Amino acid sequence: MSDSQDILVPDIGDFDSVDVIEVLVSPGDTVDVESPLITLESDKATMDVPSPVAGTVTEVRIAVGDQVSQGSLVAVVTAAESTLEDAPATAATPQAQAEDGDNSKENEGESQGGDKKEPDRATETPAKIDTQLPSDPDSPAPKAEHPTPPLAPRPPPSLPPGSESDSGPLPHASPAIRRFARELGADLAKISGSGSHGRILKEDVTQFIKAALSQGVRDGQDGSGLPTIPEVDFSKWGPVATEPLSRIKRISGRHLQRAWLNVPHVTHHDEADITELEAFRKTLQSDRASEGIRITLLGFVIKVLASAMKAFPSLNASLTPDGEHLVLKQYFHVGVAVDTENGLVVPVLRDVDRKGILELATELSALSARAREGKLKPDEMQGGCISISSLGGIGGIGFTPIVNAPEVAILGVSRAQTKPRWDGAAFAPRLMLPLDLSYDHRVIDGAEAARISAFIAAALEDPRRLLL
Ligand code: CAO
Repeated sequence: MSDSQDILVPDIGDFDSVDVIEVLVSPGDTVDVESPLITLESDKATMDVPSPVAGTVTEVRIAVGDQVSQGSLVAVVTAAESTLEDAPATAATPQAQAEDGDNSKENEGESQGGDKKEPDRATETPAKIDTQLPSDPDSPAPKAEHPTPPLAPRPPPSLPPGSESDSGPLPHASPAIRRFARELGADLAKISGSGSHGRILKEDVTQFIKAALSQGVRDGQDGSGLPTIPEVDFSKWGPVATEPLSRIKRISGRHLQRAWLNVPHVTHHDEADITELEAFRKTLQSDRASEGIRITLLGFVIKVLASAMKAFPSLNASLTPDGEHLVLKQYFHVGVAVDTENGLVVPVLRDVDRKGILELATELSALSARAREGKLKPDEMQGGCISISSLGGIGGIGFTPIVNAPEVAILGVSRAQTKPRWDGAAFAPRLMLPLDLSYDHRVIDGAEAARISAFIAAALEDPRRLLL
């Protein structure tokens, strides 16, 4: 024979109108004595309300977000007759607490209900209160009367994810253990409990974390979760020398790796016919030869880029750290990558939209000279809105520059080459400049990048467009 029992919220001390944060059972579930039914959370403590009887849940009368007090109806459980007599004693025995691996603080609430007489139909079992939140599980657990059974073999765990799995039956664990697991990022659904009725104990969680960490090391992962490059003894195959990286390389290396890993990069390749521009540059250069100004193509590229930033505001933007907003800059500062003996530095030319080609050429020469002498001040390398990396003086037909985050784009320039170009009637020799625009795809779409690139190429082909 079986009997339906109303399960009420027991005496929960001074707490009143406490939030229900978890409902751990559904109608049809089978519960054991001590199985947690719901979890309550006040501003001072969390507590499980366990079932005082074993049986089948026929009704759940509470939902997450409800507020309850002593005597509120939690659920109706149809109890097997054999469990009825045992129920109150089992629920409150100290041995049951010890087996659960819970510490004494967590079970403070139990003493209040141990002697409680079981009501006729409404059954109360003391709530399991967790007042010492995260640190509780670190306290030594009372010794269990029976030795803890060995952990069941379990599949090798992956690195612990940040939260518990959303699906599947809820794991059997006390509030303190849930909290402990949550803090360590351990998914309780992946942990086998070695306590009574499969309850997850603190040791189970620590074992899981240890196994996950050692598995990670075996798989060659570091703290970032990325596979590491295995260490190799190169001297096995011939003589080697090891020397430290320059300070600049160490700093820029970290920055580049961070940008490479964080920014979804795409590089758009294009080329600009700079035949006319180059003729103009040469004229300008010979006109100004006596002044000692060195006018290279880069001054024009900077100027064109400023126009592109005005025409396409997303090019002159940065994402907020939460990735939810764009910061649109109203100023136009351009960083230029300079190759130095010690590594890459990126001085910034400010307000390039307001400067002419000659002024930009003069400033660029001065900045790159100071960069190579190691004389740049930190603030001369800050505040850039976009960067240019020009390898044109060295060579190459194209490359994929890394966006200098939090900027959202970088323009790569390779060596101009004379190529045959179809003019509609015949092939004509034209000086073609390769352009590589790498961009943050979270901010700039591919179509927009193609338009930006076409804008830059068109402006370089016909410098009169700069006047528009
Ligand atoms: N195509 C053909 N010729 C080019 C050119 C191009 N795209 N760009 C420059 N040149 C020519 C210049 O006109 C100059 O010719 P002359 O010697 O006849 O005057 C010559 O190549 C050398 O130019 P430059 O490199 O000294 O000057 P610049 O203004 O073009 O560039 C600077 C200045 C500082 C950007 C450059 O010297 C530099 O350091 N580039 C390296 C950038 C870099 O390392 N990028 C990689 C970053 S990621 O690791």
